[in-house]
Amino acid sequence: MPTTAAAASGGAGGSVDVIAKDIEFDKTEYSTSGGTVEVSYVNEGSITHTLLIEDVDGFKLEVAAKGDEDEGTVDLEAGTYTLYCDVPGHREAGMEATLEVS
Ligand SMILES: [Cu+2]
Repeated sequence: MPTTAAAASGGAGGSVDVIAKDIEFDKTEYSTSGGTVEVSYVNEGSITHTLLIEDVDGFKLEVAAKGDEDEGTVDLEAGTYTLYCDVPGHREAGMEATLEVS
């Protein structure tokens, strides 16, 4: 496939749905297509969880209680990213996952 300029925002881009549980994400690996990515985050646990992407500044979702939902968009180029929850102790306990952007 020839290399072309990345699509302007508003163009290509996928979506990813992440579910938080106590204390893990619903999957260890997520995938989507690059561009402007819509991320939704639902809390099926009972305590506060957050969702950040390592090395991607300015993106953070937070769901405080069971049933809460947050969503946002983030511009991502193709690559492998790490998702994590930054509530103290959660990442260490397993709230970490891979996001493959193609
Ligand atoms: Cu958490």
